Amino acid sequence: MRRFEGRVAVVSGAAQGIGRAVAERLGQEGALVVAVDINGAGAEATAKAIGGKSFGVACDIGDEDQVGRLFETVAKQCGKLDVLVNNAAIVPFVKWDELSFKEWRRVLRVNLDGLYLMCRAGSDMMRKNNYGRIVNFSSNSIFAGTPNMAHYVASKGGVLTFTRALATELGPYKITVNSVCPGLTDTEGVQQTPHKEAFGFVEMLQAIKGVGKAADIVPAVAFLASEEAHWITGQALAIDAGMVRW
Ligand code: NAD
Ligand code: 4PL
Repeated sequence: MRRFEGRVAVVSGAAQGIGRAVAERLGQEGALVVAVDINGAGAEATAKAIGGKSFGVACDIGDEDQVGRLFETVAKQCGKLDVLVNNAAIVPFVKWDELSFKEWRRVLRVNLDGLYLMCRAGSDMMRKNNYGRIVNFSSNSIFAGTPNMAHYVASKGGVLTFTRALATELGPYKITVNSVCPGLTDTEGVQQTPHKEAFGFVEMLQAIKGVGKAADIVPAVAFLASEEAHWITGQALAIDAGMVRW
């Protein structure tokens, strides 16, 4: 399939994990991908793997000035924006008794403030063309109340509900806004935390058995980012082998 021929896509958190896999798929299907990450070298490596006119940008999504500069670059180099995948986030593991306000703010700053900044600037570009697809990363932990990440669960609940509100605000411009709720997925990020010990427990709860990988999340994201998903907006889709059903 070549669903993104002629499309410009910004993918955040594209240096590794699910974001990299999404960026590569959009690129394979013809998109000019702007791979965004606080890890600039990683973002550039992803863009290089995609090839063509795709490029990487170092950007902390929690910083208003950096996000402003990012979309100035997109406007100048690409002239438009069709697809925005807000995948970048901090995936923490912090016991409740050890959770501090500083850590709470660190996670909310990126996972929720960063999402707002990216959606604000990205949708302002999309509105000019009356076309856009925004896919935001929530998590199925918001349904499970997953332990050792209360602040993350709070941030991801905000992602889902902000997505609903934004769908209303951007509907008049024919921009769709949806969220995805992956289950535990084997990524570089997860491998660096004790969450990596939870795969057995999570698999027990899944309707379909197996360990979730980045490639398992990609197809649903690509569909929501595609032109033909135009009649779907404000929705949240769990991609977790049936761990939660709601
Ligand atoms: P990961 O930790 O492997 O990769 C995240 C990427 O985001 C990294 O490249 C990192 O540098 C980047 N990033 C972090 N902070 C940033 C910032 N301030 N600005 C720009 N980039 C930043 O993550 P992953 O496991 O691939 O998860 C991707 C998304 O999926 C996240 O939104 C996560 O919450 C969500 N998710 C993951 C899982 C899972 O189990 N892996 C489950 C549900 C939801
Ligand atoms: C079920 O989003 O959804 C662990 C770590 N377990 O980040 C998540 C589950 C994790 C999740 C998540």
